Amino acid sequence: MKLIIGNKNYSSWSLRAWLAARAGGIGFEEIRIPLFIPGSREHILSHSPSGKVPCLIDHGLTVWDSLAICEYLAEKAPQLWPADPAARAVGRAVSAEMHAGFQNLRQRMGMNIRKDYAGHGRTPEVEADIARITAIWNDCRKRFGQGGPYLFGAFSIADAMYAPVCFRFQTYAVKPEGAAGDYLATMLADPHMQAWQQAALAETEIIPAEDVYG
Ligand SMILES: N[C@@H](CCC(=O)N[C@@H](CS)C(=O)NCC(=O)O)C(=O)O
Repeated sequence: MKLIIGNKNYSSWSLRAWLAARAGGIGFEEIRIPLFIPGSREHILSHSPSGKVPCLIDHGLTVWDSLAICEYLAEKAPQLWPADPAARAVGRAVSAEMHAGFQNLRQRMGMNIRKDYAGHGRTPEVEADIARITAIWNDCRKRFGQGGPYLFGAFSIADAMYAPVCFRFQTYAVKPEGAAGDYLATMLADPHMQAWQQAALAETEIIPAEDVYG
């Protein structure tokens, strides 16, 4: 299995699929394509029909889009979704909400692991996104989190979907209160998250359009 990803410092969508594969114990060859440099679009298109990363290739089958890849991985590692149908339904709902929403947070607080952008980006619209994410995390932890420290107890695709938000909260020094704050600490200490972060810190490529706050 091959997983095509972008720069680890910047590519939030790539992180989701990579983390789900790692957490699911699924072996893969990583192909990292630095984004927005000459030739990168052609390189991505040679693997991914959407021209976007992440993209998974498994024995000739190509799956693009981070959430579709996570679902495909869960076919091989069913523990990536909660076993309980109600928890699984809510896990899919909060994952879909992340996938389709939080545009203000995405625009103003781009993932940029190497930077310290404490205090930047806090518009009222971003504050509303932060409040909704905090409510989701608190709700999942309270209703479904008994079996472990992640949103649904054990690590699930929902955690993979919110992983880039965790790095964003670290970069922009967003500190959610209560159980959501504990959950953020758990995610940032997760060994796979740490491995991704170390690799991001070691990268040298700069995407000027992403380094918006200096
Ligand atoms: N909905 C897609 C979005 C993927 C996406 O936008 N990827 C960005 C990088 S994080 C990309 O490939 N950008 C390169 C480009 O647009 O040329 C997913 O979930 O995978």
